[in-house]
Amino acid sequence: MLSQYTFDRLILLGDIFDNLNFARLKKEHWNLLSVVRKLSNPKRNTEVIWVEGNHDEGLSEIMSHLIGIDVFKEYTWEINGKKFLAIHGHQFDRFLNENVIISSVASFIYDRIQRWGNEKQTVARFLKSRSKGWLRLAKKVADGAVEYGKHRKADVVICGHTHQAEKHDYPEKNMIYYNSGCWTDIPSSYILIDDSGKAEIKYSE
Ligand SMILES: [Mn+2]
Repeated sequence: MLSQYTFDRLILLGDIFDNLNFARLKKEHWNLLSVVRKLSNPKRNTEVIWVEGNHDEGLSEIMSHLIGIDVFKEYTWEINGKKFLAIHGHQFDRFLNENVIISSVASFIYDRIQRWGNEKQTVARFLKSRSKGWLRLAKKVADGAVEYGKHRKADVVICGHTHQAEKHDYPEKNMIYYNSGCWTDIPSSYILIDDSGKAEIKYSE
């Protein structure tokens, strides 16, 4: 998908890597890295930004040397006077911060389910749509992100982390929240922002 389109800026919103175990990377993973590295070549005029997630915290520095892109804790930019803030979102996930072990077990299981699942990943999708815990997490991250976004004087806040692609308006706070969903799900979701600053949730074909 990345090589199908042209764009001025690519923001990788965290958890691109699961852990430091490079031995686990397969050919397709190296291919992806090579695409990202080529994109970030100054001649291409594409800005590539890596925002750290909870899985690739610390790892990002190594990656920035390996593929030569800048790594941020959070990233802000402006289009048409509108201020955007991109932050992974685990910062607003209290459960994760207080239950690191349970959370890593849960993330391991999700990864397995994704792999066991069929092409359409019915199980992973079913889990996300039915699990109350998941919906609660998605809401908490959204609320926390909007609070924080207000503090950072943003008009639009974009997170990842919850694997749930969504858009919410907070008219009383004058703020729009997006979640970019999950890039390893099928279809994978992402947020596209045009020159006028209009944002939209998209899905890969
Ligand atoms: Mn995460």
